[in-house]
Amino acid sequence: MATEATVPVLWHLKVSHYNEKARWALDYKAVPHVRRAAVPGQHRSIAAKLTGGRTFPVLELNGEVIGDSTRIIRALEHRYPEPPLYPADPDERRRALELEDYFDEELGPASRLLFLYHALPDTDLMLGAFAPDLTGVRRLMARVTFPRLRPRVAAGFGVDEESAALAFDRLREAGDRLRAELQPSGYLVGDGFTVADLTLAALLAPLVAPEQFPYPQPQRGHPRLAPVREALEAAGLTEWACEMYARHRGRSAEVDA
Ligand SMILES: N[C@@H](CCC(=O)N[C@@H](CS)C(=O)NCC(=O)O)C(=O)O
Repeated sequence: MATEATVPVLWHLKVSHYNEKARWALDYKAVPHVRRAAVPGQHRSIAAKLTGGRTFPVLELNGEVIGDSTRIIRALEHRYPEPPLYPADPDERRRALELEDYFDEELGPASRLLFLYHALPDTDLMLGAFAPDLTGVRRLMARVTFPRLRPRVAAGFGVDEESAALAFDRLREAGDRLRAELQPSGYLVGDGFTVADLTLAALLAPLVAPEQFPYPQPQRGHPRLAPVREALEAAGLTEWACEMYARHRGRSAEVDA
């Protein structure tokens, strides 16, 4: 188990799949760490103060402040090499990193868009997924105000029928890529679980909603997501992603602040 003079701090969004990449890497490597969750939207100003950027996750590690899930995993791999997420073989390592980049760029935005396209019309589904800690009066207030926020979220993420159709295409392509790259081992690169598998499974998590995802996913089995579940099945992604979660999304290494 890793030990650390200063406990790493992960600034994250519970709902988010890029944030899930960083959480999964920390948990996989059993790195004790503190998590600080923000409400989506409010996280941008925190990110700006921490990194000058606008996105979460952000990891504070040994006095360094790292924004971007890919850079976070790279830093963790360097600081906590065991168990590895990067293959030892240089060619395999290059392929794993290429796949991480491909899924980050092509699938990540598409799966977020598909989630929003289907969930946005349902206030309770949106609040349950994006603000799971909101209860009582604050939750009631959010239910009242969310309908006014809805068009701004849709516009901000470019959610419409055309973008949803393109995102379905990206999902199919991710399935094609999985089939093309899948090794006899059942993993994307070489004989074992790597950053490529972690990335694809984490970026599918908002749509697949695997049991082991560490936070509430009210979309699991929700009728509004039925078209997405059909597309995932048709693309051959559901079973593989659930298998990666079942095998490798183990115990949380989060510690109290
Ligand atoms: N490439 C970044 C993407 C992170 C990302 O897009 N995070 C979203 C949450 S899922 C975010 O913070 N978005 C805020 C914004 O774009 O303003 C990574 O891998 O960390």
